[in-house]
Amino acid sequence: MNRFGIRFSFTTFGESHGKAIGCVVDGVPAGLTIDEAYIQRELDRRKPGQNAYATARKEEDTVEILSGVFEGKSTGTPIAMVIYNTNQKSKDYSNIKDIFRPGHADYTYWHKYGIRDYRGGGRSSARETAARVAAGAIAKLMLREVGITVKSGISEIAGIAASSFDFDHVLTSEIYALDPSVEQAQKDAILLAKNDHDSVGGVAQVRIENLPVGLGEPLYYKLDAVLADAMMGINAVKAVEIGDGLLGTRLHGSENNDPIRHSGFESNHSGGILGGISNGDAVRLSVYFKPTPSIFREQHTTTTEGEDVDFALKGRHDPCVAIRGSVVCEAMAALVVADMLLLNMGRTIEGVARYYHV
Ligand code: FMN
Repeated sequence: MNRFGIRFSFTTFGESHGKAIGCVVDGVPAGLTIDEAYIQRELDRRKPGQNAYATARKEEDTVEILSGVFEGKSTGTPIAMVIYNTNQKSKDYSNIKDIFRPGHADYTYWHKYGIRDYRGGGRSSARETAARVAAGAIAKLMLREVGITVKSGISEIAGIAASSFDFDHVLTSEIYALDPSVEQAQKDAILLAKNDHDSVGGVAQVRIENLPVGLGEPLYYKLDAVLADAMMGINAVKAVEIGDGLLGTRLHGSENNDPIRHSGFESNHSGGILGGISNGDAVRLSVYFKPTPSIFREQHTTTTEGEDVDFALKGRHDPCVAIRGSVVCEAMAALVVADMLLLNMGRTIEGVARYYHV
């Protein structure tokens, strides 16, 4: 399954060391201004090789639109985008040709398909997430037309947690930190792990603001369920919380409910979703990333021939994938909301009649 979404959907293709990766975005309404420079800027936020806190791999991630856009506007036909792979060093991976990297998808892909694309993990590599970011940029351009914004940032790294969230600070932070008061400690933790040939986990926050009431399709395409699916489908994500998430399970109903007034909700523990439908408040997600599996320490593993070996990996890897992963979360959230917006348009007969001017 390489396709996501119903009305506003996208399919990605390509492998990390193949010729290219890319996506086909379908269901984009005609007439949307497609700002190619904006799509590139979104990709640049995810691209590696920008500082000491990310992998040294230098992937240019230059996007090219192949179809679906004429004179800067969407035509209502599939928008295909391609990103050519330019910095693959397949020989970096030659020492793991027959070896499964602990924590990565090598073991399961090989047992499922019987084919081992050892060069960077092939399709299981998070290189594929660049294509999601390109698709997400199209979704964000559509959301912009109706005033909806999607933001992300890093709240926690190696257990060092933000106590407040400043989404503007993220824009100038090398690690997309939400809290400047813990940013240096978070950076130090990444470098400490990196110098120790190890890696660390982290938590990303996603905020979706200015959503109308009513997005989400009960019972089996609820907004929270689909957002969770979208986040859990990102490489290395191990948990997702909506609103206060787990914390709410330790509260009383009297503490956890969001009291209602005619003017709106008095709090937002729910994370802007009730019954699988947006309630008009900000949608809040916390997305939990595990530490990067590829580390440069000797570990126990086995080979495709079933031989036990101890080996230390070589190559270039992110010491903390949550940082670049947060941009992918943002893209996936935008793609979900774009889909929900289009699906919601047919919810009442009055709405359908109004559309057809009956
Ligand atoms: N894993 C690595 O081993 N090395 C990497 O350089 C790496 N970069 C990643 C970059 C991003 C943006 C993301 C989101 C993940 C990255 N990962 C990396 C994580 C692996 O792709 C992921 O752990 C692996 O596919 C196994 O899947 P799972 O952790 O979801 O079970």
